[in-house]
Amino acid sequence: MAGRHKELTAEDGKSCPNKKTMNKLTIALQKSGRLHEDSVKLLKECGIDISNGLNKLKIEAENFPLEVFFFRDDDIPQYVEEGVADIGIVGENVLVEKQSEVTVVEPLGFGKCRLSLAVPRQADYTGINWLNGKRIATSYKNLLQQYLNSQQIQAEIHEISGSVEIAPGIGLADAICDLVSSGSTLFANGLKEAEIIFKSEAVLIAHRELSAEKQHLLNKLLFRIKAVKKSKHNKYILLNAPNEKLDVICRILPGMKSPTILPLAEPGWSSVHSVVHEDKFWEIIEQLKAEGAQGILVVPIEKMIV
Ligand code: PRT
Ligand code: ZN
Repeated sequence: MAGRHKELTAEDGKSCPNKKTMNKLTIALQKSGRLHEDSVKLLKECGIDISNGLNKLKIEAENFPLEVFFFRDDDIPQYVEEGVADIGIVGENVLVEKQSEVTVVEPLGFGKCRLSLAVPRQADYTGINWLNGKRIATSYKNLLQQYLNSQQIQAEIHEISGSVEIAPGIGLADAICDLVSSGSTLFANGLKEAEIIFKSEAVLIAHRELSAEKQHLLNKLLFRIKAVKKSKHNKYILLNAPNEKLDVICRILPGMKSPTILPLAEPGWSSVHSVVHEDKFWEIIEQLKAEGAQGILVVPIEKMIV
């Protein structure tokens, strides 16, 4: 239908009889906690004008048809499944534990952690069989049960909602299964990591049956998210090279299509511009220096559209 996928603006929402959500996408973000700041930052990097939402339940974006709801992270999968919000940002650990029926749209690269089994530091842990017949405290009973089943371990799961790490110290459990990032909480509580059972990061999720209009808005948002993500993994590099070395230097630098070469005012020299992925960054710099590149500048990229 002509106009069905026309560009929608926040103004459309204001003049609409069902102003609430008809031509707007609604997104659920964590109200406060470890994912809040990075989630808000991501939307801002996507050029979406929102305040940080502290002490607010809901805010509207100024320049994109998006309404932001702030919830506890545990509630986000269910709210998206039920369509209270169209999309949301939540840790995969919560999503999988809640067994919610939503679509995982895109991993977001922040909120990285692992769900691990940990045992007292002095325990003679020699392998997973050590856990047979033991009591394990966790807030992730589904993920833990699945893992124990897969390893054919019979253990007693004690579900607790917070401060899981203190359970062995107070005699409530022999081991724990909890989220770990730096490992300092385990260390401070006299525990050691025994097995990693799940690796997690924040993901963008969506309701399974979005209307065509909302899907169109989600596609627009996703396009921006991918450009922001890509830019974070790449750097723009500028260097000066003697002309006789240009061939070899261009072979080292892949670029988005191919490197840009501009002549310098000094005869016999050129400036070479390209984009380098962070994985190969230092290796490439070393090769460039070895081939006679000089004045190497490395600049962050704000958005990258390929
Ligand atoms: O209030 P609300 O219910 O919304 O928040 P919450 O308190 O349940 O969750 P929050 O804000 O702590 O975490 C939100 C999400 O961040 C989690 O679901 C994970 O996806 C992700 N995340 C990443 C983490 C961690 N890293 C993390 N380290 N969540 C929790 N932790 C905790 C962990 O439970 C342990 O207590 O940090 C401690 C371990 O950290 P290290 O660095 O000492 O190993
Ligand atoms: Zn929570």
